[in-house]
Amino acid sequence: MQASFDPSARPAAATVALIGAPTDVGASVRGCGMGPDALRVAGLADCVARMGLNVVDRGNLAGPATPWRAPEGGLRHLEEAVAWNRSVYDAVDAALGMGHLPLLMGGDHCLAVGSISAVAWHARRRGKTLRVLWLDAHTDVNTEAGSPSGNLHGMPVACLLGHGPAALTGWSGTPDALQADALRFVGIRSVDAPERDAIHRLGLTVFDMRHIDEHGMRTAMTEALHGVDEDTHLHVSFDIDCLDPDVAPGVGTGVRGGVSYREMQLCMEMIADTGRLASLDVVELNPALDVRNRSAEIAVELIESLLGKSTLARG
Ligand SMILES: [Mn+2]
Repeated sequence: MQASFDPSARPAAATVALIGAPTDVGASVRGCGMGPDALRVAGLADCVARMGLNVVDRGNLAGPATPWRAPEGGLRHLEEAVAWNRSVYDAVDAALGMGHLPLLMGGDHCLAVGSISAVAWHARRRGKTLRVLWLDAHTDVNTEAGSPSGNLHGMPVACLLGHGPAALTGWSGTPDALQADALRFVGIRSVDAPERDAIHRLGLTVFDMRHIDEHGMRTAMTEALHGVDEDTHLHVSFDIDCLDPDVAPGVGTGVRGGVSYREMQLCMEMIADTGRLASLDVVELNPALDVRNRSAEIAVELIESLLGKSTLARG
């Protein structure tokens, strides 16, 4: 197999717009609302600038407090999650409209509904083919019918595929922001039974930890990126819990047996090599559960690789 390395590959935009969404509205435990500032403290803006890219920090979006109510109709905090996602949609839409690369700093993963709906709208308008890489321990494809908890951070993929609660679907202008064949999961190791049914019924492509164990991250990413070309808008939705909790303990729903630091670096470098990265979510970082901001610092190192820094002296 030929190496895909391209030392000149850059992201698809020259300016990165940092967008903070400080909320844990869809999460199961409190704390990921502090994620944006933990990433700032870990030096995210400087890291982007070191890559030779312009960086604008749009600050933190405002939204409702998390009420920590019990689920209603199988959904927890739906009204508040809709409000946060509306703000995220507008901010990501504005960044894309200016030709910037939006970097959404969560917050929990339910915010990907707003983020990716805006991305899907722009991609369609520009005649781009959307490819979404969902880097996560979980597939987040639950619905109110099957979710054990009602927490919306387990449902964004269902919403984006047009199968979630009505208030969170159809935002990109079509019933589904994403077609099943636009999506690739990487790092999966925790799937609820109704999600397993949905994966098979919808024909979703999952590179789970067993696949990565047996074939390696290089093969998994070669497959996940297959078909990406100059007409692709490549979006990465990076849930920090994709990493093994020994590497990144600052997450609310950590699952043992995750992606190692070096595997994650390779994953990010292979994405960077395509030169098609055009938007990014970094979510589920929970500083309240972290150790001296280590997970945020690791996230920043990985973002640096995603933006084109090679950790090896190649090229
Ligand atoms: Mn997730």
